[in-house]
Amino acid sequence: AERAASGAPFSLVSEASALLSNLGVASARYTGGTLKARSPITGETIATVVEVGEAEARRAIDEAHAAFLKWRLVPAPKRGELVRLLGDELRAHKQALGRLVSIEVGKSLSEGLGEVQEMIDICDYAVGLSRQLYGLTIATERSEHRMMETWHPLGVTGIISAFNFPVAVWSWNAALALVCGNAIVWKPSEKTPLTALATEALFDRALARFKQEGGTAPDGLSAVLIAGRSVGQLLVGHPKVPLVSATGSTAMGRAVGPRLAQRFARAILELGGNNAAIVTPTADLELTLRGVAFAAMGTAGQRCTTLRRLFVHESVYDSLVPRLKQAYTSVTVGNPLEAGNLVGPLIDQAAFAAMQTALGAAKEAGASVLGGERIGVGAMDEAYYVRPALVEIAEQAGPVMQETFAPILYVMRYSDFDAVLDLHNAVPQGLSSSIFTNDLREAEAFLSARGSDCGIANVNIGPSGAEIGGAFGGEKETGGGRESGSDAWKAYMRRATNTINYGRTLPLAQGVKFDV
Ligand code: UN1
Repeated sequence: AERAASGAPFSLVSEASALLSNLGVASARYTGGTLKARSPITGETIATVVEVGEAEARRAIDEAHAAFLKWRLVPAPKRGELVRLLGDELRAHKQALGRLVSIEVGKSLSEGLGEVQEMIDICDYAVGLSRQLYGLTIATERSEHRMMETWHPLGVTGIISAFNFPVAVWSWNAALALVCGNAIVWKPSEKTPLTALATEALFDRALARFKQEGGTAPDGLSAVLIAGRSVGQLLVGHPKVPLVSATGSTAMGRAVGPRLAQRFARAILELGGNNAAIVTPTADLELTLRGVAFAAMGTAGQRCTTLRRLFVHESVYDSLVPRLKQAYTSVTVGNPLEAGNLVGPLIDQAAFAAMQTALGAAKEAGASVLGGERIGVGAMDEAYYVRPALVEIAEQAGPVMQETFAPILYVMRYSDFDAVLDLHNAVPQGLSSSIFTNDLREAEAFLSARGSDCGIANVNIGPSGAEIGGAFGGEKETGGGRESGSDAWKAYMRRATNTINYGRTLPLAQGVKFDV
């Protein structure tokens, strides 16, 4: 299991720079800069990235606004063509970008490639959408009148993304914003500047091909701001940015949300999750075991949608939980670039410390903890590999109420279905949720108004790994925003209601008379 532990120290510095150059990033962007790019796989610094200052950021936002004024006039299906070409670039460079995601975030190669696939999928989706973006025609009370709604481009869309899906989250926002006629300004996580630079380079290639084909695209349509928090704040406060889509912690959302509200800008907030699954007496335990294992341990517990709370009915507890413990003991933890390893490292030391704090609090509350210890990998002192932790705990309290961005699964026993629904919803977060059952009544109750209060509710599937076709996001402290599929595009446009009089008289609504 601890295969990586036996490996000799290795370095990813030269591979990272080879991938970056393969992806078209100029080396001047990632050498000699002030921001250290790290790989959690080895813990080493793999590049030093050049950051932008506030003046440059302001200039980029002004340019994006000027670009928006032109881009909004390009017919939407033509805007879609640019996104189609971006999807082409992503297909052609899926291996290189997926590997760079793995190197920079530490997720398994299969998940790194999956992240790029998610980008390709949203591009395809957005291309189709570019021939839709439809409004309604609505019955009017006046004769010889027509009422309709029209969706127009909104303006510069600010994107703030987190380390764990460093490029897919950009693409959900960018692909929709671009077909909707908006310009985009992206502030990626400071922990993942390299994948941001690579994505920017692929976008630039798509843009160059778009122009070669005769497409018109204004300068400054897309900007990437590699910078610290102050530039993020600048984006959030800028009057020329009518929409900011921000992914990250609830604490970040609490800072960003009110500032946007104050200037009446729109927010799409995708914040913390504390996702649960309920395993009922009729559950298919084989399927449940696999569903829980991926959702709780995959990506080393560092997805917003990671399974963090598991409620198991007392009648199946002793059949499921020992097998789950077996999976926790045997899951392969190590270098995520090696195909056999399912769980890679935590992003950094702070994530490890937060995990240990949560486990300490759980132990203090009388929980029994399996796993959670650090695993050495080669001679890499700065890499934080841990065995995922399964925590059997009696009560949903203390650390169970919080999102700890690490692989900790709190397992609790239940006996009454209605009571477990209440417990399920008793946390402050509301992103994703699951029930494992073959009982139609339980499944439907879970999806009903008295069931899960989350933005995503699944049956016989874990809470993570959503497809792009559905709206993605959640309620309560998760922030309420929706990204990706369904009608999420409407948040990136402004709606105008139009009433047209094609007659020769002027009847007023509500029968009002005003004859001058
Ligand atoms: C996130 O963790 O921020 O549903 C996004 C999933 C992925 C996206 C997760 N499609 O797990």
